[in-house]
Amino acid sequence: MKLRTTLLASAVSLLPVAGMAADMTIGFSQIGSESGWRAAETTVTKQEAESRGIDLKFADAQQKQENQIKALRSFIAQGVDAILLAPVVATGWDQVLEEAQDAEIPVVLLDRTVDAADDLYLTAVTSDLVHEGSVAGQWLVDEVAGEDCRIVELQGTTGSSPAIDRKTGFENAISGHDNLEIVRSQTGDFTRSQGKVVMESFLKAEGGENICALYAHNDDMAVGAIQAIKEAGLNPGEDILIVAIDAVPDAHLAIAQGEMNATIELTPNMAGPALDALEAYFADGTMPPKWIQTESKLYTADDDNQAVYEMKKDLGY
Ligand code: GZL
Repeated sequence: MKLRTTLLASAVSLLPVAGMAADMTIGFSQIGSESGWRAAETTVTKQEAESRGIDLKFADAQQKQENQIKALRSFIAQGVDAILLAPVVATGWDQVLEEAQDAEIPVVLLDRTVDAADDLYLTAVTSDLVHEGSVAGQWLVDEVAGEDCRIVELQGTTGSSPAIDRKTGFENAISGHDNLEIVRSQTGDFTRSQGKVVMESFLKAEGGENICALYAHNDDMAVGAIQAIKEAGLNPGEDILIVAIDAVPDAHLAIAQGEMNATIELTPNMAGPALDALEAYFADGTMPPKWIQTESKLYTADDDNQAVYEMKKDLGY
């Protein structure tokens, strides 16, 4: 049911009419299923839509921007009422977002941001990605307590806002601490398999005994790296400290087992706040803030990670 048809028919105003959630149709352009966190976000988004009686059109882009742009154009052609977009990279969205704007279809960004004028989207529901990197960096500063530490970094998808911002935050936190140095940094594309492959190359290039810590932009790359560290005959979490982001169940398990040291939680429920904002917008034209920030929480070995693992393991990761 195309909301705007109802509105145009009324010819009264473009303000949405109340109680539209029940027959809203929303297109969701998801990046892919590159990580456990991404799988959980997809699961939760479908649950949130179903609980609201929303007809969710789901498109998996397999981490390709051109597939996301095709999906958005398809949603526009279908006349959906709104679009959820998790943008794989930050640039290249202006044209298709203008097409959605011209079609009067509001777009809400999930978990990543875009380099585009903010009138091209209704709001962005994300964590503070720079802060996440800073928390990871500060944890390492405190953990090494002045000792020299040569760091290797597994970056997220090149050109994505989390890869850019988590790197910035981490570097901000370790700047001014000359005992900490990033000696290798390369993308692992947020996947376990690439995290393992790139960590193997770091170990070969640097020698495991010369690496003090790994900073991975997400837990999945860290879990892949843990396998590589073990295969090199080293003890992850001890010989090489490991800090990452997402707080997926397997990260909590690794911390509980002493094979990882810290992770920063990213909620997979970006859709709840997004759909709340859309419902308010359609009900009475309420304009949400341009950024709806989700919380970040540091987990270390001081936390009961086994209990958190048990709580999270059936949530769709
Ligand atoms: C960050 C999100 C990232 C996750 C990864 O907001 O976009 O994408 O940290 C996922 O697990 O691939």
